[in-house]
Amino acid sequence: MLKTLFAAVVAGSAMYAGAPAAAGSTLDAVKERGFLKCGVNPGILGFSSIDRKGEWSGLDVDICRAVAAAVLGDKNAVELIPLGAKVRFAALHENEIDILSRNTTWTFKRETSLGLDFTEVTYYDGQGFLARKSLGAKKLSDLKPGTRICVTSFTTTATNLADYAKAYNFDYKQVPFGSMAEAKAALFLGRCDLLTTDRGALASIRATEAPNPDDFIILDDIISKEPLGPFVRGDDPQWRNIVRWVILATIEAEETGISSTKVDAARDGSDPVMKTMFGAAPGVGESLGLKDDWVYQVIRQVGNYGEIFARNLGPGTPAMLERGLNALWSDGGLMYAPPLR
Ligand SMILES: N[C@@H](CCC(=O)N[C@@H](CS)C(=O)NCC(=O)O)C(=O)O
Repeated sequence: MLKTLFAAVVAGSAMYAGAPAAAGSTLDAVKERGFLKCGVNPGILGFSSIDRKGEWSGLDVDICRAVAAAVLGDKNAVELIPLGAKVRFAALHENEIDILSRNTTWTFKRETSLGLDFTEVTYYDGQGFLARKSLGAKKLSDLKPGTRICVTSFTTTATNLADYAKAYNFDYKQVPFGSMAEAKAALFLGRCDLLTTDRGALASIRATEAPNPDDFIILDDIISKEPLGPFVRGDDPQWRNIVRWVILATIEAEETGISSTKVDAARDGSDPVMKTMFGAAPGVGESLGLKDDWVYQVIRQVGNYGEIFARNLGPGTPAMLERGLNALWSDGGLMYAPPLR
């Protein structure tokens, strides 16, 4: 029942009044359990994927690890739970996970009607299109009427595309799927001409999953804003603050030039702001219910935002993504942390 309701809200056709949220502190539950339960995407290399050895990696996964480092002092104290688009919000509401860190877009409707809180943007994205090169198209307006577009249901993607088509008289044939695995397979088998989703995911899919990446092109058009980041339950402001400030701390550390290899020197140096930020002097722990060294643990074990981005998505990875909107504000991007003091 809940799952159906959530699906309806995600599809944008119903409002959810808010279920009786589970009382109690997520922080206490996580500490007592000894590990964090994090809902992630089943597989987009660079954001969240599992290798043959059963090791998870990706930007969304690193956010889970950063929270585990802050709360439990161990980035590996995480159970990663793969979730499809349809069930992701219900999993949070039904306490199956503590955090949803799964290429999920922050929207007005989701934050105000699901009984959930958005925490902080970890990746500014937008909806794009991966097209078969043989179509000869560089942009949507080059496409012939009736071109087939594969899309996954229960996403902002499906709604955006439908709205875009109405607004711009864009004539296409929607080929919907319940999961990304099916949508990708359909594109590669020629059952559709284009695949649409967030552009970051498309870059990864093209580079790592297309039989021949050179047969595919990402079109110029970006038809939406997709600010991605974790959601938590809406009844636990302390937990929301923890997740939010863990993310902000990774940005703040990059802004101040402190990486995983420099954090020890910063903590042990004479700058009072650094000493407090990294726990050599008291100040940042108590109001969150954490130890004073939580920022230190995050940066030491997982790294600052720049390190996390470079390791998972940057030019040295298969996705080969530029920082773009995800650069620091001081470099012309949107990443900005309020003072951590
Ligand atoms: N950011 C969008 C899209 C998220 C999304 O779930 N996208 C698809 C395409 S990458 C997906 O991950 N599907 C995986 C699945 O459900 O199998 C949203 O929050 O709705």
